[in-house]
Amino acid sequence: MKYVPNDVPEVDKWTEVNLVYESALAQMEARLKVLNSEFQMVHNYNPIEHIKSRIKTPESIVKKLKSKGIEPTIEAMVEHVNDIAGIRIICSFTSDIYRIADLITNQSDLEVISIKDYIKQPKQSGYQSYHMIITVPIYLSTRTVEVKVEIQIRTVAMDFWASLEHKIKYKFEGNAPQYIKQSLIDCAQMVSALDDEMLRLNDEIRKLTEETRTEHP
Ligand code: 0O2
Repeated sequence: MKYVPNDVPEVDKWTEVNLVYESALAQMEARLKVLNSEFQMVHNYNPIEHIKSRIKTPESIVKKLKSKGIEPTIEAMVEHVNDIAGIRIICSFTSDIYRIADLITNQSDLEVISIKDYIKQPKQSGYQSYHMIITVPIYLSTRTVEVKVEIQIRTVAMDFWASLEHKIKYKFEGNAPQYIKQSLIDCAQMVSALDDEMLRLNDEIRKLTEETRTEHP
């Protein structure tokens, strides 16, 4: 059942919404840690470098609703804001991103609502990341609700770029000088080239390690 807040006074509704989204984040973080540990056990390496999670601030939720021309109510935020609960998964290599996305997609009780692949098609700004909106079941005492979580998956280099670009956007309130925007686009291309090269190098090292193992078992 899609999550809709209980019909209770606004203060209690807000408390419930927070609890539900915090639980969704905790649930997803626990599942990702299990996947990472299992991967370590089977393949001897961790596809996930680290995980960050956050609940969107009320100010940011209201801003998003207003930008969509929607009256900011608790019901409207649950219905229309897909990233109230957000998880960011940072990986070493681009191939890990798709591996993790597949592992998430294959969990039968999770539903993938939408995917935005800004790696295959970066944003005009140069932004690269893989975004999924999924729902996760949360078992409350009297009902089970499907809660939306936004998952952003990106490499360390993509994350470095995104955090600097975010700071610049904030500092210039979205109107950074053209030469700074261009530098960011150039950096994004370097990030992409670096990620490709690091992946190539890692594949090379893996092949060499496997050959050595076959020669000297
Ligand atoms: P914050 O402060 O990070 O929460 P939708 O959510 O589908 O209605 P939206 O917001 O266009 O529409 O979705 P999209 O494109 O998937 O972007 C969602 C989030 O990705 C953003 O959340 C940012 O966190 C990140 N993001 C998207 N584009 C950029 C970009 O150009 N630069 C950086 N640094 N981050 C980006 P919020 O809500 O905008 O902000």
